[in-house]
Amino acid sequence: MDRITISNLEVFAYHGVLKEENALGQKFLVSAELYTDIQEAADGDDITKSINYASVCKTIEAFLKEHTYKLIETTADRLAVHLLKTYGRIEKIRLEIKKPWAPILMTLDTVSVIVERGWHQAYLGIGSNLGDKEANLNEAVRLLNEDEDCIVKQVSSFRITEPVGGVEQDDFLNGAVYVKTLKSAHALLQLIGKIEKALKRERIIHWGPRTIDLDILFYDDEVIQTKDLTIPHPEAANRRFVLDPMCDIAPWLRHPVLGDTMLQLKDKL
Ligand code: PH2
Ligand code: MG
Ligand code: MG
Repeated sequence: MDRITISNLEVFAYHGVLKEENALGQKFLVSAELYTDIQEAADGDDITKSINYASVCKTIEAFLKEHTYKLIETTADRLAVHLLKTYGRIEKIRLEIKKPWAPILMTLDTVSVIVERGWHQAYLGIGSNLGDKEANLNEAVRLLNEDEDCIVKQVSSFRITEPVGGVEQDDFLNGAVYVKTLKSAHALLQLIGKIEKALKRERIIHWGPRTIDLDILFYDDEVIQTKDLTIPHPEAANRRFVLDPMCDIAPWLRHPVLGDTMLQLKDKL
């Protein structure tokens, strides 16, 4: 992907573990690679379609002066997230913060921390078959979007579906949601758990009735197998109540293990 880079921007600030550093301050050097598609800006020779690097430099300076962290790890992590949230056109950022005069009583060129942070693309399956089903789904979407690290980009239409899995229970209302998120897959799973709890989901019968069920279907094109998380969702390709709404919002999306698109998987059912 295209990049706009900033190299060794000098900012005087007060980050450090030692209290002398917090009191006296020192110079930091900030380098950033902003991953962004510049084609539209280049075609129209139009700054409004790009990221103004002068503005980014000012934002970096203001952020580093407004906050005082002990670690350059924290400083770099928070600054990277701040830039991603401030400039919607930055897809991903590689940020290096150097401390050329780290007070360690030895001679060196610089110490530095490099972080890479970016937006991830997640697709979630949502379902409800208890209470006001539509209100439950809408409330789950609202809570997802309310999280500071998530932006809900698309919501499918909701469909009434028959319960799958043998338990005698009411029909479901199902949908799919596309979110951009700064969270790791595990952090997203935690958020989902919190939202399910907030909507009073009680885990009584396995696969039984629930006010809300949120499942991570896909996370970028990652394949994840851990004790508490399997991505892609192991049943995603077999369930009409997943593939129908997924075809609303991303029929072209390819299942990273099976290799078929959502539309192809639906046709195969
Ligand atoms: N979820 C289940 C089990 N069965 N059936 C339908 N129709 N919709 C669901 O969301 C659903 C289900 C377990 O999560
Ligand atoms: Mg489920
Ligand atoms: Mg679930």
